[in-house]
Amino acid sequence: MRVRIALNLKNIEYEYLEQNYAVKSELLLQSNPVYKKVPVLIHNDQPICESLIIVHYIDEVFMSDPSLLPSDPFDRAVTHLWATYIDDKWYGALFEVMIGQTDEEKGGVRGLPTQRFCSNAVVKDLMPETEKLMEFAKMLISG
Ligand SMILES: N[C@@H](CCC(=O)N[C@@H](CS)C(=O)NCC(=O)O)C(=O)O
Repeated sequence: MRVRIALNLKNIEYEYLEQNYAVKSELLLQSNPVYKKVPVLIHNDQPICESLIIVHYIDEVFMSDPSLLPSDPFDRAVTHLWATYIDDKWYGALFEVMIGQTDEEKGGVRGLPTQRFCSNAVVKDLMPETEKLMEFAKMLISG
């Protein structure tokens, strides 16, 4: 998602290949032998792995506006901190909210910032259906 948003923001055309996590493709295993995870960006026949690294790569290679990362080193560091925070803390909390049973437990995903994010032009076509996301969350939580 993060990588596709970055590509959309830069208005870069790409081919998206859906991955089956239960039966990983040869292309994925060859492209990311270390983690065997998506996303992987294949550019000029070279695979780039890890979403944050890919976003940096996109920003450096495709110089068109908008710039994705701040040019000031301190601002870049702060951006990096929060992106890492989202990976480490936020996703887990989001999944717990998504599989919550009560309205209160599910409340977090219905907030206004989330709705605004999901309705943004570069994001809205990428958002998976809620049912699909919930299945994925349950799969991750069950290990
Ligand atoms: N730190 C990695 C995390 C990648 C990740 O967790 N990818 C998930 C999908 S969002 C995946 O490939 N899951 C399949 C698996 O863990 O086998 C990144 O930001 O790229």
